Amino acid sequence: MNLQNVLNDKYGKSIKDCSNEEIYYSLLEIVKSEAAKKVSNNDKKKIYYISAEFLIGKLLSNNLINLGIYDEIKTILAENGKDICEIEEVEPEPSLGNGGLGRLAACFLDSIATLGLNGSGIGINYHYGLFKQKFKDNLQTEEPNPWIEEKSWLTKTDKTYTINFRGMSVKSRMYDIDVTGYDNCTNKLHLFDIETVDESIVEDGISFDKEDIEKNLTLFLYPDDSDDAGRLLRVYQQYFMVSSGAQLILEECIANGSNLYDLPDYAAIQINDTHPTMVIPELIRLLCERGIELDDAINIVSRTCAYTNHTILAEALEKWPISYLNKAVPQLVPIIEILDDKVRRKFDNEKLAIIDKDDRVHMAHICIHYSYSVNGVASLHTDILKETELSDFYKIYPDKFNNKTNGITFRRWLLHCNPELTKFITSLIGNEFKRNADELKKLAEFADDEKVLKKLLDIKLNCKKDLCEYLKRTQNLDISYDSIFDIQIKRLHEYKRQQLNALYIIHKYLEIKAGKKPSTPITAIFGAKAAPAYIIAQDIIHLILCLQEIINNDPEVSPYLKVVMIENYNVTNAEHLIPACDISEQISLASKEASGTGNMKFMLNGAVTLGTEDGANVEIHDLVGDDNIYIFGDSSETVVKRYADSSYDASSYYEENEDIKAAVDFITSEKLLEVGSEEHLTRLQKELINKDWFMTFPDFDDYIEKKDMAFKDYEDRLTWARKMLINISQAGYFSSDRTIAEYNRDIWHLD
Ligand code: 26Q
Repeated sequence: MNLQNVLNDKYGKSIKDCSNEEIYYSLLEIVKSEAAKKVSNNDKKKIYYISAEFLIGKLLSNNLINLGIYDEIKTILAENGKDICEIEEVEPEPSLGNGGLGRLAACFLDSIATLGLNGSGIGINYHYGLFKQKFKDNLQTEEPNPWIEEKSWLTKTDKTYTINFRGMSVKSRMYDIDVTGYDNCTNKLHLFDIETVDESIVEDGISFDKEDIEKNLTLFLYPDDSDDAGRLLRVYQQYFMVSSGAQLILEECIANGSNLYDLPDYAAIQINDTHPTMVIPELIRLLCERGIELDDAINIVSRTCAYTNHTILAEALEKWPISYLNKAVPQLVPIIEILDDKVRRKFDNEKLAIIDKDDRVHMAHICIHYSYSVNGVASLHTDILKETELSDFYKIYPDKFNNKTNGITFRRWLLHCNPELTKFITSLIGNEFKRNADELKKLAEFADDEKVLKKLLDIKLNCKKDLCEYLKRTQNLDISYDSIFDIQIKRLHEYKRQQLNALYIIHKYLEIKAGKKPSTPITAIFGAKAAPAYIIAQDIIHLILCLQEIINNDPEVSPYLKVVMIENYNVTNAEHLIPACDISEQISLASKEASGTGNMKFMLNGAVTLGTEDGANVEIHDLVGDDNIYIFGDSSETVVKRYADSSYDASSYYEENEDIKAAVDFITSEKLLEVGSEEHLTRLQKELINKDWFMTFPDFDDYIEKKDMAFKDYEDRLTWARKMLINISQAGYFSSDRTIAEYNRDIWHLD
């Protein structure tokens, strides 16, 4: 298909005369038709990756790259005076996920298709993705985030299923999005929807009538924290997804010749965190409906399903009151009771039970007992699951537990977002790294090649200039590319400790005020959305926005230090931020971040990590060595012990450490109260002094020391460039192609 021909057919105009919108819609058609030409893998066994979130991001460039027509299209457009980047901006971002877990699912689909595996994603077609964040009076506000237009990546299919809830049934319809593999087959992401959703029920901001399920079932993606009415709706959403998915899976397997007793030979179902857990009882129910004995059904399903755990935070492990399940999906309750009863008969340990004494259903426990694989997402995380969080389960099922360290797709996070670096790497080591990421190791040969190092610095500078231009154009923010770009972008959570970074900024501000000026100016960049109901997270955003206002407007300080909080952090602006980063902030409290994947994206783009020994930082540290990373803070053992013996007392650190006291006191200083709200700032300050649940104070001194050391080291440009190069050269391990190959080798066993 040729772009000019399509434009002629559709609009009767030449490329030059078409609007960016017209070109975008034509490219959408071209991509769909090229994707359809690719062979698909029809092997007997198929992997179904089922997830409540797929944070796919914009798809145009990604698809053009994977189909091998990006350069061609870019050139034709340029010849006709059009810039492909401007066409990209027409596309709305499908933000169908909260953060890491949803983005991981998207990277995995890309790798499954790229490795040519027979696989589909199964999820929900939310009409509004994660809320759009706006700042008003230094506070976050939330707005709906629609992404579906008349023409979009969705293709309506004629597959429909009946989904029964208590007292009501709905018709689910399957919509497909093509998942193009890099120079390989095209797979599908199946997103289920109902036709009665009513977008007009949205009221002020993102509030809406939570009772009317037929109107709101697929309206919104849930932020990762919400009120009670919201939780019940989430149960409805989850069941809607898994019942649609389970019916599709059985239908496909039967069509391929399965007699259902041999289901594990036809399907592997990867359950992405506990959100799709109900697929287990639902499949059991459906098999029984088709005449299979209950015990056989349980056995078949347990050999088909595998579970990935993404968190050890107790509050994030889903526990649904059985009353919710009774209200929404009563047909599953007797099955869950039987699953619980079997566990109780077999094991005399209350901690292993599925339904606890308060009548809450522990979704993770269903997954662990009734699937054949349980994996963590980074080596430290899996160890902690085995040794502490899930140790009782590990004792009874040692063989189920395994680690699959996360990965990222290099197509989006290098080839697409950093074409200049990609081109330079290609000039040094050839094209092979694009299929085999391990090849990046060859870059290490150039670690002492001054010309290469200088070029690397040039590329970084260009990326920083691009980011400055992008932020000016899209957010009217002014930053200077000859400062150090120190970046922390991720969901706002206390355990991720944006508050520790904010305390550093206050400390630095006070130092500058006292006459101690950094020799290279620093730009501290944040991007983060807070769940609307997460009060302290909202307070932390408020603090950062207030600091931004004070510091950037202070002529004594702003030449040395600037603070920038990006509005509406999402995949699209991450693609601009990551290539431009010098220092990657990965400062979660050790033991709390299961893996992190931003850390990998930064490393791949030549940023140096400043981080704790947490999640995949541990593996990054092992790969690059002490000289090419800045590690600080207490170890996960120390942290775990401190929680176990309740020995942490924040207030004594506050009283005894002058720097901590000065920084914390500043939160409610006159200066801050001039621009901020007393309610928010006082609450945050009290929380820190009296609780500091994620232990920022014990790590404070070490954080300052290592961060200042990194800033100092940055000044020796060639030595710094060497660190950048080593990071890039060791990033191959974090390709999601490697991760998916491991899932297949150890869990799915597709041919
Ligand atoms: C739960 C109940 C109700 C509403 C929402 C939720 C909910 C939604 C999303 C709970 C959790 C999430 C997302 C979790 C997540 O993103 N976890 C991250 O997963 C990444 C991929 O494995 C890891 O790299 C991160 O360390 C982990 O935090």
